[in-house]
Amino acid sequence: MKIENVQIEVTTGNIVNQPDIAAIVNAANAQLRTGGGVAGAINRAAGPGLEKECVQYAPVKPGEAVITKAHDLPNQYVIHCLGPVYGVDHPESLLLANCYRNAIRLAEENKIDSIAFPAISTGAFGYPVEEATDVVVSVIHEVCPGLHYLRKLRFVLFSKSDFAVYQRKLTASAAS
Ligand code: AR6
Repeated sequence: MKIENVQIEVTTGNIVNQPDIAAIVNAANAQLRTGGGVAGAINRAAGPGLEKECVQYAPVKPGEAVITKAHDLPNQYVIHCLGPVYGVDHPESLLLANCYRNAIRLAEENKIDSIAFPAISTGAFGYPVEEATDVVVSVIHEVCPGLHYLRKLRFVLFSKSDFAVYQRKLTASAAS
């Protein structure tokens, strides 16, 4: 779908396998170290240089984002977001929205034309995917009209069921 001039894509797959995208987003931990899930996959694919570059920016707080080079990944940048831990970091929806807002702000500041997001906080951090998707849909409707450089936002979901949630909620938001 399109919001203003911005293409919104939803796909199933692996965030480290998006070679046509300039910046991929990491669902990071506060120390910006390798971990499980998205962070583990990104650090393995990027090589040890990524964790070394991240040291200067850690620790980060929930909702914050930092940008680094992509090292051995096929992209130009990695934008690292620390999502809220569901039930622990409050208010969750604001902190999760800030992840997406801050990642998009960094992309714009760096004149990036395409970005791919995983479903931040919905894995180890326990955010229910339905609720998290409502936040994502709301933020993209809020920010897309003001974008100057970003022309493509891609949401990369690991599971078919998460993909179906995104598809349903995005379609509903386009109709309303
Ligand atoms: N590509 C796309 N999506 C993925 C991938 C992948 N390679 N791997 C997992 N997912 P998570 P969080 C999905 O746990 O909840 C880490 O250990 C996954 O199924 O990566 O923000 C960090 O070090 C889920 O739907 O991120 C932090 O400590 C979503 O991506 C902590 O987990 C997010 O899962 C961050 O937790």
